[in-house]
Amino acid sequence: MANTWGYGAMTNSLGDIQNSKAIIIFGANPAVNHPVGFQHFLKAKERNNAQIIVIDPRYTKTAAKADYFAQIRPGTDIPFMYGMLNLIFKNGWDNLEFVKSRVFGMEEIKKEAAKWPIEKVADVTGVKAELIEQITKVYAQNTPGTLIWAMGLTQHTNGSSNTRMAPILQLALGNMGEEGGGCNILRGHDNVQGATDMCCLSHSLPGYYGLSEGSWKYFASSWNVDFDWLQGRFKSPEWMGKKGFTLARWWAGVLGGNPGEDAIHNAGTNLKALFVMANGITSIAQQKKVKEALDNLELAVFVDPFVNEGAIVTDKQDDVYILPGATQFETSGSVTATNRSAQWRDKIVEPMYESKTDHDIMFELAKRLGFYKEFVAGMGKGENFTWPEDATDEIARTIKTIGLTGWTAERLKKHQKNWHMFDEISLRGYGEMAGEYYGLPWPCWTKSHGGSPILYNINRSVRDGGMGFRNRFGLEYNGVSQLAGKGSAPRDSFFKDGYPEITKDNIEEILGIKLTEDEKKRIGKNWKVDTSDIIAEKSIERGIAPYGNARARAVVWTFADKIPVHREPLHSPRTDLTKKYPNFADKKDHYRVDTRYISEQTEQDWAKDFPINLVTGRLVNMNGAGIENRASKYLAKLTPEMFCDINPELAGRHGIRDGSMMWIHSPQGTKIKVKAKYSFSVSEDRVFLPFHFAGVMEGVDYTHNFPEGTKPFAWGESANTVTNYGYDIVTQIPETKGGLCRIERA
Ligand SMILES: Nc1nc2c(c(=O)[nH]1)N[C@H]1C(S)=C(S)[C@@H](COP(=O)(O)OP(=O)(O)OC[C@H]3O[C@@H](n4cnc5c(=O)[nH]c(N)nc54)[C@H](O)[C@@H]3O)O[C@H]1N2
Ligand SMILES: Nc1nc2c(c(=O)[nH]1)N[C@H]1C(S)=C(S)[C@@H](COP(=O)(O)OP(=O)(O)OC[C@H]3O[C@@H](n4cnc5c(=O)[nH]c(N)nc54)[C@H](O)[C@@H]3O)O[C@H]1N2
Ligand SMILES: [Mo]
Repeated sequence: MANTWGYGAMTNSLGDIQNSKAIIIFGANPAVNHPVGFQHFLKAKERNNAQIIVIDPRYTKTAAKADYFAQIRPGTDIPFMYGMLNLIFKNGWDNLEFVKSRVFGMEEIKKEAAKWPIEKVADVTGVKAELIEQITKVYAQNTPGTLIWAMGLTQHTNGSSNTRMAPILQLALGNMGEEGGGCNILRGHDNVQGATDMCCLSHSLPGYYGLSEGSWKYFASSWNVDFDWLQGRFKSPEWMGKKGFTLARWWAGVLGGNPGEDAIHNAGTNLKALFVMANGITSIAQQKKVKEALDNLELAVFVDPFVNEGAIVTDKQDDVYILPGATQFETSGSVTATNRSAQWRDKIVEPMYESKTDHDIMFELAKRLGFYKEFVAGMGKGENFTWPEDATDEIARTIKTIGLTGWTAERLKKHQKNWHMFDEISLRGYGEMAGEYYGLPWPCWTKSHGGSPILYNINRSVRDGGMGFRNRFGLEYNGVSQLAGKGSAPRDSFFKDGYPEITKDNIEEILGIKLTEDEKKRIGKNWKVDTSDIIAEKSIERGIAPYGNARARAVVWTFADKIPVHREPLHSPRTDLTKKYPNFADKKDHYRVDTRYISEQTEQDWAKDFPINLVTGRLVNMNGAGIENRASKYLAKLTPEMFCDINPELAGRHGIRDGSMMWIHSPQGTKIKVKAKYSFSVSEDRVFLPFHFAGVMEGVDYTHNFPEGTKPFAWGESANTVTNYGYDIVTQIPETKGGLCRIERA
């Protein structure tokens, strides 16, 4: 399993934030979670007097550096942004020119925004009307402005709508494709962008190719294996096109079908074995279910440099294996940063003791399972490959969708050797590195392309990283063209207006060229499967982006909500509003699990028994499930035990003293016992829990299960024992930032 929680990639880069005149941050706390990157925010403030605006249910360390702070109620960012848009349209602050030529469907957004006058927004979000007005004015009038988001927007049942709403706000203001603008999504783990791009996901092939037969055939040929052999690995051919379980709900695959559990659709069988590579397990919502699933597995394997606490909280005694994984200091290769730049890394030391690198463990596994030859065939050298260079070059040969063609091992190594030769703001190379951007941010269309540091920037030539929006959804919808308007092609483009994605059939017409007979023979069907690179190379010669030049869609006609609309969290403190803004209809077979939305929301008046909002998140000294840091004496000392941030007024009403123990109960019938920590960072209607602790569940200590000498320096209840039921309608990210709870003195 891989970590693939993030949703979206940065359109610009951290350095580029120094060009911003305004920075609006929705649901991110970079002062704590991206402290190195946060320097660029502070430099923007110094250089441009950039206005920093923070929208968060808590007064965070980032908020402490902000010019404006709105303490929003969890799960109400869509009303907040519609409120902003309402004012933007009313005052004529929108960028009409940009919208006219580069956006589809903004009229629908305008209509919805009209339904959100500021007083109503204030009521729903809990933010004062005057403050929303101030923030909107400052943000709209200080362009370019960049919009930042992270987990505060994504971890909701309608998180995917949140992540559509934010770019729409930027499109309305013409803040996309600009230096100092864009949507800059602060990604999570080291190389999580790379893991996503390689699609350690259950619904797509590497490079976001879909699960269609065409894609599978493209990969069969890229991997040098028979399509039939690949298909034979599935129970039956139809399963080749189906999404798998997600990290969030693998446990439902084990428990599915039991009384009270959601039904599963997994070819008539439950999951029996779990192989974990680099996930903490206790970071998953609904920990009690996770534990129950662990207990019911036939086999559990954890590959980890630390003792994975999944192995600790289970009562399962046999067939639980902890394999010592090497760390990233003990291996080499390319990783991808939050801004789509690649970076080559060298090995610092050989894997220590009996540990092995992740890839060596996978090779060994493939050997034992009998498909090693096929597993390594894609590198094209049989079993005589050079790791990791040949794997990197295989990726460059194969992944066209996001433009990784230029990411050869040789080029990436050269960037690493010369990283002092690049500008930190523009990423532009000097001297020997002139014409290239640091890390060749994708799309890096060809072996000589220099990368694209700012997506959708038409002020630059395609050769220099420019491009319009991708033409992905046809030429027209309901008679309206999906291509960009007149004169909106990237600089130096042969074709001045919008144009479709380039294919074998249209290349001669759009580029105004004639292919030779030999080229016609070698060229692929379209730019996504053209391993000859003829489409990309010829396009760039003519200043054309191979993926076309289209409009950004504000309306997504294939989604449950065509435009983002507000939906109250499944467990909302405002029962009055759940009637007005109900959640989605229940969804069958959502990544193989039936998932409840409206039926859970309406099952009872949750707010009556669970009146307090539950917000979870991060601490600066801890990471993820926390074992890496709690195993460090010095980091553990900063937060030696699990705690709950609680407003003294709220605590006082329950007779809970600062430093005393309290129970937190969830609507799922679970509970945790934690230490109360008085804090004014949370208001009286909500509490905050860090999710970095584990080892104790509902008051029961499991730390005796640690093998001798491996017990960490800190342990405690996991916040995820009380995070509520609720999963995003598209991605299935758990609603760990929008649940309810009830508190009690312990
Ligand atoms: N020190 C440290 N750094 C880390 C990590 C770590 O564990 N520790 N983890 C890494 C990973 S994997 C990730 S994904 C990133 C995550 O980085 P962030 O997203 O910054 O992390 P969080 O603290 O989970 O959440 C951010 C903020 O969202 C707010 N929030 C909650 N609900 C809402 C809401 O409904 N609306 C709005 N507007 N805000 C809301 C929370 O109060 C919180 O302050 O950090 C990375 N960096
Ligand atoms: N309540 C709540 N829950 C959350 C979140 C939240 O905000 N609130 N955030 C969610 C998010 S965004 C994320 S990303 C997850 C993060 O949670 P996890 O994915 O569990 O994060 P980590 O603790 O970083 O887990 C990584 C594991 O991999 C191990 N590891 C480190 N390096 C290597 C390596 O090179 N190889 C191998 N094999 N193992 C290695 C570590 O020791 C650790 O056990 O938590 C999610 N859970
Ligand atoms: Mo994450």
